[in-house]
Amino acid sequence: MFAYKTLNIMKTNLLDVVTIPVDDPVAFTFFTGYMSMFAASVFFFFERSRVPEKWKTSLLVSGLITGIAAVHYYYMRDYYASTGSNPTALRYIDWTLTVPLMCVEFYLLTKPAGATKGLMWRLIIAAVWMLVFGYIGEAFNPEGGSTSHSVTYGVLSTLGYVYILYLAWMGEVKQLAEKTNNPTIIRGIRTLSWFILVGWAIYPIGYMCMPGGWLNIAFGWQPSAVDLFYNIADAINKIGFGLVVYNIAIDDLSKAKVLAA
Ligand SMILES: *C/C=C(C)/C=C/C=C(C)/C=C/C1=C(C)CCCC1(C)C
Repeated sequence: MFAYKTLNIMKTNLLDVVTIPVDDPVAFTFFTGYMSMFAASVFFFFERSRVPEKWKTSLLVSGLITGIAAVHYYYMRDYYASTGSNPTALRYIDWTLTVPLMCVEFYLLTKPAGATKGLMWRLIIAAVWMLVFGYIGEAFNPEGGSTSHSVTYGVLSTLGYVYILYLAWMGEVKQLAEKTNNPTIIRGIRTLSWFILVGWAIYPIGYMCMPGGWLNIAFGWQPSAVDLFYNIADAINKIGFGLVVYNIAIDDLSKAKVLAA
């Protein structure tokens, strides 16, 4: 009798753990997001010992970005699995820590060419602006969904996003990258700028799937798609960003080896 009961409990637990991720694409991406962020962190932390001294901080930051995300994905995955709703607060806490760290990556890459702390803070403040208004848009969206609410805060948030795009593509970040006269850094910054332009643009698409959002109204895209887009975008951007930085460091390493030989 007792054994039977125990078995049943085990069976239920197994069913919870194994079946939800495979027949629910949102849960599935929470799970794979968690695993890939974790693996990326291990990779960046181990590779850090191999790159030239001046890139070690950059690689540490890459590992922190995916590491912080992995911890949040662990909790978001559970939150989604047990409630079926969007883990909005956890999501924005994660972003508030990781997006500024991505700004720090830009700063570290352009510092040899004279980037100031002022530039770093402008990037960070623009990022926090973008996230605060995004959070108000999502977390305080009235019951049933309000289009005017989501549009108002979506537009305010986008101003911060556009300012970051401006700095990366035309402003100081771009100018400093060119000043390094280092083709590896110029190319690396250019790739990161593409990530911001294309990879980051996935986030507003997810945002518009919330109740009352434009894509929710126009195509009936469901609120759970918010997390589908966010999860896919996070994997592309957080791991991708780290790999670009890693490539810059490794390129430098192979150049140093050629010189030594
Ligand atoms: C690792 C997490 C990253 C790179 C998160 C980036 C998030 C954004 C670029 C979010 C942007 C938003 C808008 C531009 C308008 C609508 C609200 C947001 C916050 C989804």
